[in-house]
Amino acid sequence: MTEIEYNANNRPDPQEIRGFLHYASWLTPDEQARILADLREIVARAPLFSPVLSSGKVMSVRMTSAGRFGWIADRNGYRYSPVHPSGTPWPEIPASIQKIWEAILPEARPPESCLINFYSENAKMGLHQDRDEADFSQPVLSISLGDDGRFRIGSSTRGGSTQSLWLRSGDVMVMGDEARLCYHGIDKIAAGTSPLMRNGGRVNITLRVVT
Ligand code: MD3
Ligand code: FE
Repeated sequence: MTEIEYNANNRPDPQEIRGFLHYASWLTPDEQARILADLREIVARAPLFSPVLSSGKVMSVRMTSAGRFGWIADRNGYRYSPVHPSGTPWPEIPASIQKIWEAILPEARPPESCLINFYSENAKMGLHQDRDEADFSQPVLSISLGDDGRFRIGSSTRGGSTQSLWLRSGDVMVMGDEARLCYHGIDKIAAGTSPLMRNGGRVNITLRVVT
């Protein structure tokens, strides 16, 4: 099978919104399908699970990971772990995903975690900060696939105004500098807006440096 090559120079430039760089339609439909096929192999080896927060609440987003570390949550709290809840190491980050990071962020350290979030029609992710990583100078990159998701962006302190932005299949976002510690979440999925997945839903992939 031919490897995907991404060249950031012949792709759309990003729009900046509150320090977030939004690369709309950065991936072609063929590239999205290839990434999805690679995700299916990951999910076959590291099944999606529903994290349970220490409050006892079950997250509506199902997750799994690839790479050196994955994000897990159980009654001992949430953290990065080198193994899936089943005890097996996470699959490797596929080249189809890792090469997006290398094309857009050639100066950054290599990603150590690839978190895969699956949203069915009614799933949401409440406003939160991502602060479990050791080096906030390193950016986070997110890839959206499938149905549209409404992304809500706040500031780096709780409260204050928020803004929203629809993320669509093939969009890439980069959170660095001021955006890195902003509150953010997904408050709505627009079912039936993408033909990519036969049964609908939204997938978000985030690449991070953890250590
Ligand atoms: C801003 N995921 O996994 S992606 C998450 O669509 C997460 O599944 C959402 O928030 C999703 O933590 C939003 C955009 C995103 C990802 C990571 C960030 C925004 C971020 C880290 C820091 C700041
Ligand atoms: Fe987040």
